[in-house]
Amino acid sequence: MARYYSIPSNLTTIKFCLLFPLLVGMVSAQLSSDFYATSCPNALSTIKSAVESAVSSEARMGASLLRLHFHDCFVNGCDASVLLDDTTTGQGEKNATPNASLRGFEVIDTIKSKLENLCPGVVSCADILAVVARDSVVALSAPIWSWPVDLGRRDSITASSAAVNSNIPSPTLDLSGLINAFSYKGFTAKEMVALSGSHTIGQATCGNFRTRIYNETNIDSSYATSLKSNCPSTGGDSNLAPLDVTSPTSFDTAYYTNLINKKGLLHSDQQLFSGGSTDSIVTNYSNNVGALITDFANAMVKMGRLSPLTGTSGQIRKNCRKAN
Ligand code: HEM
Ligand SMILES: *[C@@H]1O[C@H](CO)[C@@H](O)[C@H](O)[C@H]1NC(C)=O
Ligand SMILES: *[C@@H]1O[C@H](CO)[C@@H](O)[C@H](O)[C@H]1NC(C)=O
Ligand SMILES: CC(=O)N[C@H]1CO[C@H](CO)[C@@H](O)[C@@H]1O
Repeated sequence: MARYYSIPSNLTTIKFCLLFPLLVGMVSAQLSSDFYATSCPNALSTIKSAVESAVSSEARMGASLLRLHFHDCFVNGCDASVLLDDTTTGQGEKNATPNASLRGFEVIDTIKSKLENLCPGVVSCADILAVVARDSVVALSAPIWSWPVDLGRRDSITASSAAVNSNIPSPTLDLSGLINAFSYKGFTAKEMVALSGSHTIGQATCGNFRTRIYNETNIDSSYATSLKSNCPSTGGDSNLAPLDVTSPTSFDTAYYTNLINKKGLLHSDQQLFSGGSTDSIVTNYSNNVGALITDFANAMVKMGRLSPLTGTSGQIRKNCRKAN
């Protein structure tokens, strides 16, 4: 009996008891997967059905929604700043150059208004983005790809278009530039390769892969030829092609198999398998779906923990497009 109340008897235990809450606090910054369990118990099921409905109307929407969470987290942390409209005083993130093709904002608006009806002022836009990203992956794969999403983020009041350009990696980067861009956010090269597996779904515009299909040599020639019909050497900048030519609406390992076959769409994609240090990681994920599922989920959780606003910082926006 007494042992439940006894004072820790050695220094290691004392240190552990003092440090453990600090360490957890640093890692998760007060986020927890049951954050809305009492304040909005139906939040997660409401988001899940809205995502399923959006993805069944248009499969690509799952990709667009996943990308929103990435762009949110990499620019000033996961604070829903990506959703803010431009204001008269400044440009937001959504129309900054590398972001010009972001989409899915209407789906987020629909989800937000359902949640405001259900539990006014409770569920943050930043948390909606994190849950929607997970539910999009699951809607295009299977429940085994799921992960518990940390919750409790709050929303920013301002956005910065300048921060987009310095934080979102460009598709023209070489392997070392990609590794650096993710290392700057605390990710290993292996985590960068796992997160890039997101390009197993969704589409890219001709302006972002033209140089690759006309001028690069590490590309399958029939693949390049087939892409040229819808991506002329000049013009047609916004014409689309799937990032994963094999299975564009299934979240799977085909992205990695394509890279091994020199069928990466973006220059940055093919850099992950081009004779460098990440080739073996690509090979592993191409034939080991279990490794990808585990590593992708862990990396997504880690991405979701980038500098969240918690406690009394920021606010819970009523409308994801503008500060209250
Ligand atoms: C490794 C560095 C990355 C680069 C250079 C990159 C670049 C790009 C580019 C250029 C596009 C096409 C944009 C367009 O032409 O419209 C795109 C699309 C996409 N990206 Fe990435 N990306 C990277 C990492 C990621 C990560 C980490 C995620 C998610 C966790 C992600 C998710 C997506 C998705 C899902 C799409 C398709 C969006 C749609 O169809 O609407 N990307 N990316
Ligand atoms: C391909 O390379 C040539 C020579 O450097 C350049 O003039 C041309 O603009 C490039 N084409 C594309 C589509 O990038
Ligand atoms: C493949 O990746 C998994 C998960 O990261 C790892 O445990 C395993 O050792 C890797 N296998 C090889 C051959 O690199
Ligand atoms: C990554 C991306 O979509 N970049 C595009 C952003 O918008 C400019 C101009 O609208 C395009 O030229 C880029 O290709």
